[in-house]
Amino acid sequence: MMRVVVLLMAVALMGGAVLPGAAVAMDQAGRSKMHFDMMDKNKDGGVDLEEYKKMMGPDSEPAFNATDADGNGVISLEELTAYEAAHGGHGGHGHQ
Ligand SMILES: [Ca+2]
Ligand SMILES: [Ca+2]
Repeated sequence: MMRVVVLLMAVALMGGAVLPGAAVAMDQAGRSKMHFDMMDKNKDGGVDLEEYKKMMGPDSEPAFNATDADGNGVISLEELTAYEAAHGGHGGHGHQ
């Protein structure tokens, strides 16, 4: 599995060599997209508090509220990307 991921990343980096700036943006956006897809269990395009807690634990509501920038109770991919970008993008909040 890891070998495939590394291979895909190498391909992405090679593609990024044409557009270096885009490659950096892709990296953060790609990781946030991955996190988002993991959390959005029902694939309706938003992460609600229930889905968020399943991934991040029962005490994660403050982090959910911090990520839900417009406060509508659903985290969008844009909100997650912005949150992770603002926090170094390593997804360091809410360990299992
Ligand atoms: Ca959902
Ligand atoms: Ca929202």
